[in-house]
Amino acid sequence: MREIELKIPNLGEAEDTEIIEISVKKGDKLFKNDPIIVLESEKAAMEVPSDFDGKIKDIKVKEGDSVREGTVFAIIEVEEIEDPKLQEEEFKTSSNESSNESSKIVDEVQRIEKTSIDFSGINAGPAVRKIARELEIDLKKIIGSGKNKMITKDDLKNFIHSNSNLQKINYADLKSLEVFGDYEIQNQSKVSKAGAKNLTQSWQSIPHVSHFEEADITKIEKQRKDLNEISAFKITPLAYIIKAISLALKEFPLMNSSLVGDGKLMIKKYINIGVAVNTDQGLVVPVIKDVNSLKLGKIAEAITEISIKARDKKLMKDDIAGSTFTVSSLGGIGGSGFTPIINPPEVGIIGVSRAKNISTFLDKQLIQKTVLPFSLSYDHRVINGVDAGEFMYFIKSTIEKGL
Ligand code: CAO
Repeated sequence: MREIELKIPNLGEAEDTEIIEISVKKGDKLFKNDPIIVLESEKAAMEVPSDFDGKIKDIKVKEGDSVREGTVFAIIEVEEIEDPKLQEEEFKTSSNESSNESSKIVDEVQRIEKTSIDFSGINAGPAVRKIARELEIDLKKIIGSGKNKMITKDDLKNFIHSNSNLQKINYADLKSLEVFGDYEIQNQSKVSKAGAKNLTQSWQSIPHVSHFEEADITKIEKQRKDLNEISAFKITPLAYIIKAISLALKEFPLMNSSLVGDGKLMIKKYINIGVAVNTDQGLVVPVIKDVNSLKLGKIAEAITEISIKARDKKLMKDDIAGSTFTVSSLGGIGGSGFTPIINPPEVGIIGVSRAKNISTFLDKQLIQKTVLPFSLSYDHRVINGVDAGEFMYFIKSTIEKGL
């Protein structure tokens, strides 16, 4: 094995440059042209690639260091070449290649800077800029996660990945908005970011239709109050609606399905209901498993347990997996109806709104009753309007009969 010092190449006009990223660590194996460090001058950022296949023996610099042409930034271990002539030749080639490579870098950066898409003010390395230019990606739409908000390859990959699944990501144009006044950029939590991605994908790829219904809960409200006197867990209207949904899913198996291929439906024989829970980190959807086997009290207990776990960030992978249908309740907050977004690969979701007391006539008598509004959003590729109407009517009448 031979050890070679890697030096900062000729950087064109740039004199002092700062190391803004070290892309490798001691012991990493790398191939020729793999990036080792990223430098930033006043004009641009540039990657310095390896001229050899080998293993990083040592790194002589750290992020934030200022370097000049010739500074040794790393030591690489490469395979020994037996034939001295070849060795000499290889050295010549590599040093030529090295300066060729540096001038290539400078040329590339300059070419990139000259072309038409305006990347001014963007903090990104040449590789990222090159890909962005080739794919016509507006880097201004990406908020970098690197040092000084530098757009890393991963940021670009994530952006491309999200775009490949979606027709279009609609981000506001930061540049055109910032002229209107002071602002701050906040980072969404990982949970919110993941949720946003799933919701966008669902909304863009599933033809949603919403269906609205109301159930008279006067009878169950009385029962609920009585039960709450003795129950260890608070029983909310949500427990009733989850129970009624589980019975309806058994009756209407299409609602408990997933579209798994062209014209292929997977009808699930188990009923697991996901419950949207609002937490500090964003919306999470823990799952109540095998709901049909649970009595009302057990469902209330499960709702309490999963919401506590969700808010205490104690949910495990298994707690949020395997739902066959989802319920999102804003009943404790308010609203008379909303259109929830389907949680793929499911085909339906029910949104529960706030119950209200109304006055109405029954046999010419003015009476008071409590009605609970709820809505279903369904995947119209799988469910048609009649299926939805019957499913919702089943839930309504189940609740009205009392559970
Ligand atoms: N109508 C009237 N009152 C209702 C109601 C309804 N539909 N649903 C709940 N309530 C009442 C409850 O009875 C409770 O009353 P008390 O405080 O007097 O006991 C109060 O509202 C609060 O209920 P809750 O929210 O604690 O319990 P829940 O079982 O209704 O809901 C949970 C639990 C975890 C689903 C809920 O707390 C939550 O996080 N909801 C947010 C869901 C969400 O954000 N969805 C997103 C919508 S689209 O993005």
